[in-house]
Amino acid sequence: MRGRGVWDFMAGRDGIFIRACRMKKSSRTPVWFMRQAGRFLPEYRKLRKQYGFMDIVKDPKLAAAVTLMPVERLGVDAAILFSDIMTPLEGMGVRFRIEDGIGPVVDAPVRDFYDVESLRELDPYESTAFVMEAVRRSKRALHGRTPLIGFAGAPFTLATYLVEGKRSEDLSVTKSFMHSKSDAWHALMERLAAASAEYLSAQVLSGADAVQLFDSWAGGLSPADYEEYVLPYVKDIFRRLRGMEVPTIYFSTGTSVMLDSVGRTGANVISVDWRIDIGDAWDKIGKKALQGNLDPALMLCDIKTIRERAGRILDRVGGRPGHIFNLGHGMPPTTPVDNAAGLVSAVHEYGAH
Ligand code: 1CP
Repeated sequence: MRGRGVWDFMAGRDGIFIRACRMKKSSRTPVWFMRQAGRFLPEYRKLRKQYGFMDIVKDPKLAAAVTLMPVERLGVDAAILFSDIMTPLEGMGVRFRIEDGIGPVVDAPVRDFYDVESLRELDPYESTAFVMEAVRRSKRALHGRTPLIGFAGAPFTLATYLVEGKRSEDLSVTKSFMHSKSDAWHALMERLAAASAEYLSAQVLSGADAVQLFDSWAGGLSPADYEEYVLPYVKDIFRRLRGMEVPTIYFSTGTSVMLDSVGRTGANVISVDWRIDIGDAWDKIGKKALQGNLDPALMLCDIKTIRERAGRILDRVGGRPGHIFNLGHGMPPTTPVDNAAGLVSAVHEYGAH
C-alpha cells in the first residue's frame, strides 16, 4: 500500500485524540488548536525571515519541521500538517500568491462557465507530491507522539477565493455567481469537491491519521442557500472518504443557526465556534464528536481568564466522550506562547477524567 508503514500502528491510532473522534472514553480530554502551526510561534516567524510562505509549504523537510513545532513547544495532542487550503489549486491550473497581511490572491478569478471548464482535474500524487512527502516526513518525525491531521479547503470556502480573487467581507461576487449562474456554480462545486476528496484520500494513504475540511466562510450563507448550494458537495466529500477508516472533521464558523445542516455533512467530528453554548450545540448535532467553542480572542487575555473560560467549557461538557478541546477559529497571530501553553496545561489538568 502506498505510503503506509509501521508508524500507523505506533502513532497513537488509539490515542486520546482518535478515541475522542470515535466517541470512545479516554483518560483525559485531548486538545489541539486550529492554526497552531505557523502564525504565532517565534520559531516559525524566524524561519519566515529566511523563506517565503510557499517555499516552506513546498519543501517537505521545512513543512514537517513547522508541523512539529506546536507539538514540541505546547504539548498539544494532535499535529496538523503545515500547508494551506490554496495549495492543491495550483495543480488545477490556478495561479495565486499569498500576500503578507492579505492572504491568498488569485491572478485570474473564476467568473463564468468557461473559467470553470478550464480548471484541470487534480492528480494529488503528481502536482502535490511535496505535500504527500511532508505527510510522510511529519509522521516519521512525530514518532508516534501524536496523530497527524491532514486537511483541505471545503468547496465553498475555496470558491470564495477563486471567485472573489481574495478574501471578501460580504462575499457579494461569490453569491451573485451562485444565484445568477447556478449551472456554472454547481459545476465549480463538483470539481472542487472531487479535488478535495482526492487530495484528502492521498494524504490518508500517505499517513494522515485524521482529516479536517475547512469551510471557514460557510456561515456567510443563509441556511437555505447552504442546503442548496453547498451541503451536497460537502456530503459528497465525506461519502468518498467513508472507506478510508480515519476520522473526518468538518470545520465552519458562523453556522450556529444551521447546525442541523452541518450535523448532516457526514463528518465524524463537528467543529463549532463560540457563538453558541457547547451543550446546546451538542443537543443540535446529536451523536457525533464535537470540537472547538473557545473564543480565540481570549488567547490575548490574561492566563487566569483563559483558564477560567476553558474550565467553563469542560464543566459544561462534563466528561462526555467525544469532546476535543479547541478554539472556535484559528489561533490569533499575536497570541503569547505562554497563553497557548498555559491553556494546554489547563485542559490537561481539568480535563482528566
Ligand atoms: O505569512 C505567513 O507565514 C503566511 C500566513 C499563513 C499561514 C501560517 C497562511 C496564508 N496560511 C498559513 C497556514 C495554514 N493555513 C494552515 C497550517 C496549519 C495550521 O496552522 O493549522 C492551515 C490549516 C491553513 C488553513 C487556511 N488558510 C484557512 C482555513 C482556516 C481558517 O483560519 O479559517 C484559510 C481561510 C486560509 C487562507 C489563508 N491563507 C493564508 C492566510 C493569511 C489566509 C487567510 C486569509 C483570509 O482571512 O482570508
